[in-house]
Amino acid sequence: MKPFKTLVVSAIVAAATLASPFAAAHASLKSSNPAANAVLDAAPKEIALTFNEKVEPAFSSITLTDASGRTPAGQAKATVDEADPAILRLALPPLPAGAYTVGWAAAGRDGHRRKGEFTFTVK
Ligand SMILES: [Cu+2]
Repeated sequence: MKPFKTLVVSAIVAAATLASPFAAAHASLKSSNPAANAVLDAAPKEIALTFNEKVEPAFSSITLTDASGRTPAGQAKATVDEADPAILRLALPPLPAGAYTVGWAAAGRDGHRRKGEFTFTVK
């Protein structure tokens, strides 16, 4: 019985050791500007998303949609900040009042693409 038990314990330790760095390496959203559920007096000129780590430009994006699900005309593509590659930015065209949904996708060092969304409102 002893060899079997030792094998099981080793397998659990190996699995835990392998799993933790991957979990820690996922890109996750730390903060945003505008903040989630913000109600703004003036339309924002850009969306800035701050992640816990550097994100890969090729696999990271921001999509803004209005209340009817349309992307506002003149919307650019998100870019990774040159000075701080953990920040993803999207320059915005002038936005009329209304509710907006920010959809994002980002991949960090380990290549796993994570997605999320939040909303904000322009008064
Ligand atoms: Cu990952």
